[in-house]
Amino acid sequence: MSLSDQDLIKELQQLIGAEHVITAPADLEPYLLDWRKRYRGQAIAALRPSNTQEVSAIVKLCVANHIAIVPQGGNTGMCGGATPNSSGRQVVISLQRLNQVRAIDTSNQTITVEAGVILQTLQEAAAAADCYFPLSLGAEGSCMIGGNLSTNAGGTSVLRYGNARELCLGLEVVLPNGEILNSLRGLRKDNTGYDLRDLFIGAEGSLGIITAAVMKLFPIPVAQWTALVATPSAEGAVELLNRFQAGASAQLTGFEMMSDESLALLKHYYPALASPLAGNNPYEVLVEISDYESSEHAMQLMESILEGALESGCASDAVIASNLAQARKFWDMREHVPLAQADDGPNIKHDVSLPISAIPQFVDTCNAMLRSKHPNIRIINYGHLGDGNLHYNVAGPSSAETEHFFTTYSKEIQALVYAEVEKLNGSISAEHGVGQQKVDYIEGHRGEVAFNLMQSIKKALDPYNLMNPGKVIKL
Ligand code: FAD
Ligand code: 2HG
Ligand code: ZN
Repeated sequence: MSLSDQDLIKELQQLIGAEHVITAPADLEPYLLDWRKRYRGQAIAALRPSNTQEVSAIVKLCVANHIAIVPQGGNTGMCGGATPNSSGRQVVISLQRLNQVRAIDTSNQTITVEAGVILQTLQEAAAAADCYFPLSLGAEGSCMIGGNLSTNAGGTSVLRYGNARELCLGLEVVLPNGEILNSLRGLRKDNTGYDLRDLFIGAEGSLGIITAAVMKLFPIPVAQWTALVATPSAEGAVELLNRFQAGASAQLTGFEMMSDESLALLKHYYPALASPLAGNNPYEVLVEISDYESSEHAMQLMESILEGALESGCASDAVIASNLAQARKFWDMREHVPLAQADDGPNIKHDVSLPISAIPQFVDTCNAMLRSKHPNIRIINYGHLGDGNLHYNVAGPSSAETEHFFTTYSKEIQALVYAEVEKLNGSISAEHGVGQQKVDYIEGHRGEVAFNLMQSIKKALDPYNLMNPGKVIKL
């Protein structure tokens, strides 16, 4: 027989302390609403365990009482993955108190951290040990490494260092039956059968709760130069990328694109971040070069590649940041585009991945099709061009109309964009994940064989469907 909610809460209080079982409506509220304010759920409680054993004990108690669990990190996810459903029969497990850096091994170039360590704290801990942790994204001040791994987060340094998956060497995970899987080994090679670690990365909490991870570290580059470059078209942006790839190879550490409408939105909501380049350029690209030799070496490289690009016409204007403050401003420009979008109102998000060579065709076709149906829409197209990842976001004609436009046209516009993605062999989620936002598209996108395999894995690990049910894959 299952416990009543009251008795369950009492047992949870005994397990982790009464002050860490949050039930008061005002205190519970932040755990029930996602960052975009698109998803709101209900929960019996939000639980704040302080260590892996407490997470395991909570899971065992929940399973015994058929209570579903929603893991939550910094709650900055874009797809509603960390928000409970509306049943009121779930608990949220927040990882925020699992916030210890357990070990740094500078000789092995690894850091072992608990899941609730904030990404920026991890970057700072690495820097304090004279190392570099490259994962970087706009939400780094509040997202947590457990959330980054669970969404296989990308961000702005993927083209050089890879996404969260590629930066992870080992995990500690509480499984859906409460057992603790410990593979916290800092090994770069380990061929001992199935790779269990990779199952949990990008699983968005649907297969277990990540409680700790071993992450890779790197040497700190001695110099970095950042430039903002205007380009006449998406085709020009791709040519520019190819020139930087050919000229700078592994020294190319950032290549981010913003369309004119993205820049206009940025200027409207954050005038101090208006582009320093003259005119309304169809696209502006932020390029970063890092160097292990010298500042002069990096600058020479940047200048010579830009010279060639200006001559060829794929760049029409460029400015190289003259100091750290200006470089920071260029990055702030890029990172504030999603914040400007949030200020503006809801937008139809498409976090798409495409072969880089197909990006100009994708942009031209989608822009033309959408504008022929909705002439005044704003297409806020920006993203990680160096990874083939566009945030091809569509907003209504004005801020006042965004809510109406969003509710009326989301499905139609998403279908059109996703059809184009499929035609070009792309993916409907490059880095944000599936959550509840895209769960109904997964079967069609992955195809029958892959979808059935995913269902089998889910059923094998979580036979009672209690670990973040309804996210990523429906049973
Ligand atoms: P949450 O939002 O709390 O959770 C995300 C998912 O992971 C949920 O399904 C949740 O159940 C699950 N989860 C969380 N922690 C655990 C755990 N310990 N074990 C198991 N499951 C868990 N994303 C990018 O990839 N690239 C970007 O450039 C980027 N930029 C962003 C900029 C802004 C301004 C914002 C608001 C978001 C951005 N994001 C970006 C999205 C988001 O920050 C990332 O998805 C981030 O990795 C989520 O981490 P989190 O700790 O907030 O996770
Ligand atoms: C970014 O790259 C984030 O800025 C957010 O992934 C993208 O809001 C978005 O669509
Ligand atoms: Zn992004």
